[in-house]
Amino acid sequence: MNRIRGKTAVVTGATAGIGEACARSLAEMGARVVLTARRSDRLAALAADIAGKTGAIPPLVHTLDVRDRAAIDGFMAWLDDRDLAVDILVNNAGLARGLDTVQEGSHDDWDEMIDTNVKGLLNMTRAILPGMIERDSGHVLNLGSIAGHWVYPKGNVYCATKYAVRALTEGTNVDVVGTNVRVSSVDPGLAETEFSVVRFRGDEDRALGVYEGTAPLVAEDIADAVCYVLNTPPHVNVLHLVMMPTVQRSPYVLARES
Ligand code: NDP
Ligand code: 8X3
Repeated sequence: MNRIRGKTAVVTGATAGIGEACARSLAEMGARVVLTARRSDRLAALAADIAGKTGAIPPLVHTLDVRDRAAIDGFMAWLDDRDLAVDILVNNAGLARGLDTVQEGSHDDWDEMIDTNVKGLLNMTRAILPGMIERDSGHVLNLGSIAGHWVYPKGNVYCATKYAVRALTEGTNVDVVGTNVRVSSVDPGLAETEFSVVRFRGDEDRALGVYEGTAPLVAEDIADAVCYVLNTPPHVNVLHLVMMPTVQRSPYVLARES
């Protein structure tokens, strides 16, 4: 049964990787998707591509940095002007910067990760959740990570942001008890996207090395899980869906061909 058809879904970080795959899958299932991220050219290209698929509702596009609260106010007014009530919020925008010990870490990297992964997710939820509560319907889906369940060497601050996402998923659930609004996270392990290129600031060789000799998840695997969670019946609330590629059984246990 398709319970996603006809719903309005806002996806943050829709210009790459998991966000883009979620946007494509939700559109394929008949949702009206609102694509957001910072890179306008990529948003426009994705919207055109999705709009060209048979049966898809043409996506809407809004350039948005989840760290910018004033821009989020503008986004909410823009949705309002179009009479769009958000049924689904996919809080996907996020990133890692660097891989350093705390004693050698960069304040700028920490700010960027905390501002995007934690405060950005909160900014979006704070803006959209009240409307869901008012309508007594809606689903907030956060992209967590296995990094929110286990800390790995030099993962410190990135892991802390994903532990925060786990806490916020649980905390928001507690806050909306008694309503029909649902809050879930999908928490993937190793997935090959632009994530490591961003983490290592464009060092493609180092990024490739993260996945070399493994069979990582791909963005579409995670989009499948996101759609599964969003498509569950209204009386079901998945709290956390933790998933890893078969080659990985914990952040420390990864089968890699030499
Ligand atoms: P990508 O780098 O491929 O995509 C990240 C997306 O986030 C881009 O679309 C980027 O768009 C967007 N983004 C980054 N900063 C901002 C911002 N300030 N405002 C709005 N959008 C932003 O990475 P993934 O697809 O892999 O990552 C998506 C999510 O999944 C993240 O939360 C990540 O932590 C999580 N995750 C990833 C895993 C992996 O191994 N790849 C595993 C577990 C979780 P733009 O630059 O255009 O703004
Ligand atoms: C991304 C997964 O384990 O590479 O959240 O940090 S990991």
